[in-house]
Amino acid sequence: MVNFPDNFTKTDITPDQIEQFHRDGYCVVDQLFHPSEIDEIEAFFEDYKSQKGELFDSQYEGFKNFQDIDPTKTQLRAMHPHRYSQRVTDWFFNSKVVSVLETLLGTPPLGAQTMYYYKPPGAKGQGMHQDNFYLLAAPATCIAAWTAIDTADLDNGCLYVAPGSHRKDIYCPSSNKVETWFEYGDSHINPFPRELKPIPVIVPRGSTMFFGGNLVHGSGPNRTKDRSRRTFIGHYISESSDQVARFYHPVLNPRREVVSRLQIPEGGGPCGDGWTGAVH
Ligand SMILES: O=C(O)CCC(=O)C(=O)O
Repeated sequence: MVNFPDNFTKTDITPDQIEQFHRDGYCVVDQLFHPSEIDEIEAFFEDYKSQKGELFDSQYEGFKNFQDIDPTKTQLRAMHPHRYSQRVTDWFFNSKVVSVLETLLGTPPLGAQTMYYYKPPGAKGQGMHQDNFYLLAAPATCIAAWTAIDTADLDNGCLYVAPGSHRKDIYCPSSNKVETWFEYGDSHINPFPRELKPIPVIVPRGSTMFFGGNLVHGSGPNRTKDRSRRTFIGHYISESSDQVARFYHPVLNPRREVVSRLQIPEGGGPCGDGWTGAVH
């Protein structure tokens, strides 16, 4: 039986969803954003492509223009757009999303990262990973709020998750071989544990999927000819965190204030000396 905290007055998340989050490592919650806000997010990021092209991230080659990124080879995504726009910061700290995060974390959230995936037809998938391999939030792991701007399904590249893997430690790479689970590549989890059984999670437009930072997840390629799979993503850490990797500073609290007390891990994390986190 799950109890809502005393200050939780909304009916934004049900006890069943909370139980699923703790049992399986994820849950999907409807309508935390008003449909008109989803329209606004969609319009904003279509415009962003032309206005802020230099802010598009390519993990392996540095920042790039939107039009220079080949989505069959590299994720086509805006990185940290909240750093450039107050509107994105407002969506990052949508009050209903913050309430749900507080319920799931048991503490208020702090905002570490935003991303917007465009994932157009033909785009590659995202290799299987755990977010906290990159964020190195401690002592508690991080959490994601992943809001579908297009319905995400099997054809356009929805997320796959390994239920229950959120209870595992971080998997540290144990060989240099690139693991190609479903040939999606880019995974720090190699070899891929055969006991993990990833399942697809279909998320309708406007719904938000929450998942913990140790949950093993990735996404399929977009196999459609005419449907994007666009997603607005926030990554958060617990207010009780002592540290998060360098790439995620400055961290903001829901009042939009910079939280300066957080340390930057300099090595010796779960994957040993020399690994200090990264963009993911
Ligand atoms: O949306 C995707 O395809 C991947 C997103 C992801 O891995 C994440 O938000 O941690």
